[in-house]
Amino acid sequence: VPGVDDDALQRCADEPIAVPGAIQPHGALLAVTEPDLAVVASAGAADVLGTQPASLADVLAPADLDRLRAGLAGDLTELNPLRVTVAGSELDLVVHRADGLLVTEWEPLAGAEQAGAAWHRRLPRVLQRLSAAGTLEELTATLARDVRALTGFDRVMVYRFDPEWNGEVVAEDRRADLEPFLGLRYPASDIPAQARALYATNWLRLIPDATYRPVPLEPGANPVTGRPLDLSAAVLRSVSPVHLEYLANMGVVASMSVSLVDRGRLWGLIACHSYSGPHRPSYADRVAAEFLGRTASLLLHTTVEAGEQGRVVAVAQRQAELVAALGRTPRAPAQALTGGTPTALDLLPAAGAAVRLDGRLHLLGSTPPADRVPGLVAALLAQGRPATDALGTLVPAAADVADTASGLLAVEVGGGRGDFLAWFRPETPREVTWGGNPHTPKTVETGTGPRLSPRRSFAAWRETVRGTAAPWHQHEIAAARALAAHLTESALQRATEDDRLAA
Ligand code: BLA
Repeated sequence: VPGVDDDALQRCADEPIAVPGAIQPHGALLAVTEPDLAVVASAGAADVLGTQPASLADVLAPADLDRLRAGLAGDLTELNPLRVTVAGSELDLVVHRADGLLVTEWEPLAGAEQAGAAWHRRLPRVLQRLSAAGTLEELTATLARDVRALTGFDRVMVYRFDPEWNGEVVAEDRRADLEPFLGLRYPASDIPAQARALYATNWLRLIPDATYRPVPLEPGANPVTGRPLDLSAAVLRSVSPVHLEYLANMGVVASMSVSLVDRGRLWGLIACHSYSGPHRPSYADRVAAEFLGRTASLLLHTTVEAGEQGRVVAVAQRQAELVAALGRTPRAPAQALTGGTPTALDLLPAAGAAVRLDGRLHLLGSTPPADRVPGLVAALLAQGRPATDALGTLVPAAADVADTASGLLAVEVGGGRGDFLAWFRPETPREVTWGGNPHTPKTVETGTGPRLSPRRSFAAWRETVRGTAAPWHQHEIAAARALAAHLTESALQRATEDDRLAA
């Protein structure tokens, strides 16, 4: 994050979120030893179960206890959730092992939202839609829509990390009256490193009511290890207070996120918000949401590749057509590139193109004025690079042509006459929201030194980045170079022929 103090960022990443020593209050946690199922640590039992049991046998009906014991011998994920009744109330019992203990979590059905059978019947259609997506845009848009239909959140976003772990909302489905977040970017510090590491293995977290008061685990130290219980895999894990403050600032009451993982690496999150009040999808619906996240995760790589492949093939096709046109009129290359179909402008996605051959300039589409073009191209090439998506930053004198030439791709054509091919992309103003206004880092003093506080206002830190265009792809640059090389070669051939004729 530009301008933000590294120490403060480090403190964010140092918060031990896996061992908060507390749970959220919508359920109870009992950590028990095996095989006796004696309770050695707990939180929320009196409130949620109406009793403080010494053993699971104190709360579970004999038949439920038998089902639990039978399940403990096998794969615990198959056991979850076990529908049980305690003191007349139905609960989902979810279990896993951590730190040498069996961690049992109890979530009352009362108060949970159930998409239920109706949604589950639609699952085949949903899976078919996901796998039929031909591009990443389609895949993520479908994912956001279906996760929202399933879970009933007010807003569901697909949030994608960039290589520096900043993120962007790349798809969104929302209640009609909400302002869109699509396209907004957030800095890496909003989801610090230890949280990302946890999310790469634990695929789902839920905060049904971000205004909650944490319920402490008693005793604080796990009797088996002498250290606080590892809650990494606990569904009730109390979340970072910094993050709760963040959600409050954003006006979010309930939040859920599902990991998207591409070949072992955290790729992004499905981020869900509720603004109107607490919101708690049932355990079964969360499993279904996680299943959609896992399915989309498996499809990410091939979908991205298919999308890229399509674009690469399209450029290669145009390139072949242009080379064929040049072959038909070898003495009039400029005519071949500007007079027929396709033209040089069609080679790749751009709004304008310039073709300078034999010292004569031809313009296609939307470009800067003719008298400016050679200078801009020369300025770019003088920087030793073929392309930029922010010409005005690279070449300050080009700032006034940002509307047509924020993006410039240029390649020289040999022959010593200053010939070139160039493509232009217009400015696409981007809304960028950096958390913690990068120009005035927000840190607060704590007992252990300054730490970064989450931003208070989301709107105020939104800024528009001007002077940038859609980025150029490697295959586009390669195609431009190949076309230029072809022109250079045929120019040389022509010159040799002319020499021979003259001799
Ligand atoms: C966690 N931050 C998160 C999570 C999200 C975000 C999705 C996962 C938890 C959840 O599901 O709610 C961020 N949420 C976003 C973003 C959007 C969104 C970017 O909806 C965009 C629309 N956060 C800060 C700062 C710190 C910080 C400055 O802003 C550090 C000091 C910390 N964020 C932080 C921590 C967690 C977190 C520690 C982990 C919470 C946990 O799982 O315990």
